[in-house]
Amino acid sequence: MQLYSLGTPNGQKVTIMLEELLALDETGAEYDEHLIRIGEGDQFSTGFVAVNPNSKIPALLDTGTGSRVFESGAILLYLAEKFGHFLPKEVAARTEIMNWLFWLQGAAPYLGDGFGHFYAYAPEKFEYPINRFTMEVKREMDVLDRELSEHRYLGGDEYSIADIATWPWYGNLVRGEAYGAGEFLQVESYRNLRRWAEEILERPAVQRGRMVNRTRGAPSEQLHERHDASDFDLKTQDKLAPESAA
Ligand SMILES: N[C@@H](CCC(=O)N[C@@H](CS)C(=O)NCC(=O)O)C(=O)O
Repeated sequence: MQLYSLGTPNGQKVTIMLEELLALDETGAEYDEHLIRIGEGDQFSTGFVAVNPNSKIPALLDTGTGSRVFESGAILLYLAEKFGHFLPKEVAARTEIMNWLFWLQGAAPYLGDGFGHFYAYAPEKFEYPINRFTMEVKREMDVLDRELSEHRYLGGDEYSIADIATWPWYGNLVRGEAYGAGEFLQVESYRNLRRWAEEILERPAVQRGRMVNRTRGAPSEQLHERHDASDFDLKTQDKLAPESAA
């Protein structure tokens, strides 16, 4: 597997999935990860566009089948079906997971491109979009919180690609790790969502997956490119020579 990505929430979905598959001894999920620096325009290079014509990370090339896969939701579904994990086979249970997977793919842009952009990154604090997207993101957290008051995981009691897709967005958000907005959004009030977020973070594969392609935060938690399982121990930014760590 050749993965072209960056450690944003959409990127983390895929590296967490691949690490989860490897934790189940699915050796076919062994992957090379190539860092795509979207701030420097790598996503517009000819090589990247051949794998994802939409010029957005993440993009996956399965060299075994020759399939290119783009859109993080499609990548999760492809890997779940290829390896037969994290997606139930029985129709009703599978449908419920697909409901939440598609929900996330539709909801996350309100969080990232809507709330996150206007709350944290826009050059000015525009009141109208901040209010609009705050209301929507709090509504989305409430939807998740209610679901997780009835089930251990999204759509049921088994960990699935719905959780893997959602955790990098709403798990990080409810843990107060996104946009410096924990207090503003009163994240501590979403108790079931927080319980779920903490439980998922305990998974070793999640801890590894969130380090891959990360270019911010503690150097010991940044593994810019992953080509081998040993890279987690040997090639995080704190362990690389200063000239190659740039
Ligand atoms: N719907 C896409 C969204 C992917 C996406 O928005 N990727 C962002 C980073 S998280 C990106 O590559 N942005 C680069 C750009 O817009 O030029 C998916 O789920 O894969």
